Amino acid sequence: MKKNKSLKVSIVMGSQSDYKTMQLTEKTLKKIGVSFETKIISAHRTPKRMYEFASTAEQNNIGVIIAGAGGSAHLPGMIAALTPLPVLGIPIESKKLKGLDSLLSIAQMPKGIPVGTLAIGEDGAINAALLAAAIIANTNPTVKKNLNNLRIQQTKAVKKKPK
Ligand code: RP5
Repeated sequence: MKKNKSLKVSIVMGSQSDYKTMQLTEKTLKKIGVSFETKIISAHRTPKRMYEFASTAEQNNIGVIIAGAGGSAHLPGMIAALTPLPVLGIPIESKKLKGLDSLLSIAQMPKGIPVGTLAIGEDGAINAALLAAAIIANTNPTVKKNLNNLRIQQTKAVKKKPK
């Protein structure tokens, strides 16, 4: 693996239909100046693509994988099984069960292969980016500074009284 400084985040999702949510992950990473790539990879529709991606992720300079999936959302767990890299899962808000199916599929990993599970939908998409940035920040001072600044701005933006 190359020097930690250039580690990037890989954003993957099961379907084009997930991109509306996953765009928020991209937007948040951009704000913090974290390098990333984005791909559609489906555990059940493109299993070979998933295997190829996950088994080569570490050698491809990826530091964190963010995987969004909906329904029987096995993508994050399957990727985590194929790589030692940290995998963060975003449960996409499904039409039928409002993402509860996605949440339980991603969160309830049996012991041995962990997936860091975020909240359902948009909150999860944003928080996954912030968490990935915090992991990258351990070895990247610029990202650390940007992340700290973002949090300071967020704190300042909270008014003391409601209008
Ligand atoms: C999952 O199935 C995807 O992650 C998506 O959330 C869900 C539905 O996919 P589409 O039928 O919209 O392509 O694999």
